[in-house]
Amino acid sequence: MIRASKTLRLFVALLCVGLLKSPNAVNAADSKNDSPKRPNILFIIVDDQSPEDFKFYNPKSTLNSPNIDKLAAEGMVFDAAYHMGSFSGAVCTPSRHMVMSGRTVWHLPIAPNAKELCPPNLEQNTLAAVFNRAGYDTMRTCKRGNSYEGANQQFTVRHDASKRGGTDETGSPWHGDQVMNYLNQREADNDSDPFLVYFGFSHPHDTRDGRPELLEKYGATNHTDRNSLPAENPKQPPLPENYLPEHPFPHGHPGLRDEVSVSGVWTNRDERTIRNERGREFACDEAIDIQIGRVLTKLEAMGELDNTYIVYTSDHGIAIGRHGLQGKQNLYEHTWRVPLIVKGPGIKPGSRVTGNTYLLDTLATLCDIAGIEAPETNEGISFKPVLDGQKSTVRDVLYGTYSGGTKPGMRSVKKGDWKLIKYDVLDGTVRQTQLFNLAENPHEFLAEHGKDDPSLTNLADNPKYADKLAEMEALLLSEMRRLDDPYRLWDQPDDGLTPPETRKNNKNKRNKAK
Ligand SMILES: [Ca+2]
Ligand SMILES: [Ca+2]
Repeated sequence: MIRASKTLRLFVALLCVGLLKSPNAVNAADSKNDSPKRPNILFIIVDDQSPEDFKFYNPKSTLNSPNIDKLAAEGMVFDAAYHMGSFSGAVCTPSRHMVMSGRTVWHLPIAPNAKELCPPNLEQNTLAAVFNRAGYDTMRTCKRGNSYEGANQQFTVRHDASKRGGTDETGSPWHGDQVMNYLNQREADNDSDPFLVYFGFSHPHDTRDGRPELLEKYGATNHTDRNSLPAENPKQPPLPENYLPEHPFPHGHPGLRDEVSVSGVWTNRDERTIRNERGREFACDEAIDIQIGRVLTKLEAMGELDNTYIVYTSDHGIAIGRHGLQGKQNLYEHTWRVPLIVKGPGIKPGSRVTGNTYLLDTLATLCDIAGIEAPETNEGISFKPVLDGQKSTVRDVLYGTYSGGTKPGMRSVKKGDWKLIKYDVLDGTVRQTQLFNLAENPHEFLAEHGKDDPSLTNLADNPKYADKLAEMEALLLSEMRRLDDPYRLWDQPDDGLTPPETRKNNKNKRNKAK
């Protein structure tokens, strides 16, 4: 008996020595070495996808996305997740800076007043840099360009390329391959460090060259002839509910690539073009879904799935025929919102929340999940309390901007069910105000949609809502001041601001939008 317990004590002592010698235990930067295995993070971000593509946001959608639907069923779906907007036609670029840095739109290193409003060397406090310092392995695959190169360089393993074709090598499977190769290598190396994998896709951004079998499924063709319309096909997705053949007024960015030059659409907004383009988008969406399924199956086989937080989102939404628009340079819900699902340990399966999150909350939230302190430069709010079921929103008011065309551009503000959008573009020739009650009019129908119900339209000119309009106008101004928006609209005080200089000699560059 005595002998046995001595042996046991010796064994326990040896175990302790062994533990002290393990690399985790001596890593001074690792503050979490007493806790059980730290969670892995798989952050999935696609390019240009409206939440309305998915059945769990839009029951009328005909998209088949079993793996993403399963993530939604097993995780938490956010109904109000937004990106904060853009001061450039390339909406992707500020959006991806916000994801990486956790900073608000006017405080980004590429913002017009960055010299005063953004600290230098910000890339050292971006997602991968922060996770590297905390002892995580970091890997990314994504498209190239219109991104935050300084932040992308921080990933230890990086395989970026723009893959918008319809084959294994030229399309979404290539991004899937990069993650599969990485996971296979980890397995071969017996690597047990926690990982942050940034799993980005180049699709469904145009050119939406889908795989032949998926195009066929959605009745679409990779249409390339400007002088003809794509073939009609009953298998194509229907027109979106808030489709219009043209936007009721000029949206303020003449010659914008996304509105006039997207291959297969150009300036066409007829039913055949829009239904075909939606079919192409769905074909690209499903190709992404297949790759996600592949990676999740691999994580399960490795025994890592239950210890991995999986985030699914897009850098912003897209119109494709809604409100007569085609691109991502507007502030309607289909484009301002992003899909957002989070699945992981402790998150109630099948839960649904409002959230009121921005993409710029990503850094704070992932840090919180991993037990890492967010850097001082972060301005996002962790929505872990929402994931934990302690609350359903992290803020009350949401602000959006698009000022990549003529200035000052568009602004939106949302609080509760109410949303205001204002347009001050084309040298003051277009000054419009829209007020929506999203609970009653979630598709933001306008008079041009011709709905009989008086609540299904823009309510800004309805005297019944004058007080609500005034309240939302005041809220917008206060958000613009709070967030250092350098512009003011025609009916706002100028606050003594000098608007940033626009580079008139650089017009072509500004009109580019990828
Ligand atoms: Ca994008
Ligand atoms: Ca490692």
